[in-house]
Amino acid sequence: MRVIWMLEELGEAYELDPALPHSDTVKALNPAGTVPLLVDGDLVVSESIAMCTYLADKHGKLTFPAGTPQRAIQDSFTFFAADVLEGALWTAAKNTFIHPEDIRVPAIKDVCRYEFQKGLTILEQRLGEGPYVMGETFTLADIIIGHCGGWAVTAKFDLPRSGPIYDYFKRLRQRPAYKAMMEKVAG
Ligand SMILES: N[C@@H](CCC(=O)N[C@@H](CS)C(=O)NCC(=O)O)C(=O)O
Repeated sequence: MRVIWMLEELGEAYELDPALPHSDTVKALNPAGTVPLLVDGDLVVSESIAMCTYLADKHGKLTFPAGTPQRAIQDSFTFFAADVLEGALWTAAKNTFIHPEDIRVPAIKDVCRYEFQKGLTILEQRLGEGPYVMGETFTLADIIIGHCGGWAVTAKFDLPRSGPIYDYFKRLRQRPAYKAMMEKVAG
């Protein structure tokens, strides 16, 4: 979803292949068998954040240039999203329906909820005046954080019902590219 959102923001043409993990199509491109994968000519990229970063750098949009102070801060938001927010959501998902039942530790989900809430508190402190994490400029960091916000709703994690974080996630959901992505995923 985050990569589709990125492509919609960029306005780039793309084709979606709904190949499943570990299908022959996927394994031919990625021996690990995981999705999503980005195929751009001969290039095959795994890991959704690497895919978004590549697309942003390639098109010179939705990112500050590498090596700038702004890029360092933008990356710190992106890695915060991957580590703290996504880390909590992934661990909860793995212990709910992904790992074999005898491996799952259901009690870990309380820890994940705690970590996610802590992450939202940090995000609120860092968000400042917004409207986006990098101020006036919408970047791929907002896409990764916004995607985690949507994931949290699906995972039934608590999200604020008012205040800066609520407003921020709402602002992200109102973007035409977010809506276009949701339509693509639904349809
Ligand atoms: N960190 C990776 C996660 C990739 C991933 O685990 N994808 C899942 C589907 S959402 C998958 O392919 N699972 C199959 C497996 O782990 O074998 C990313 O952001 O792209």
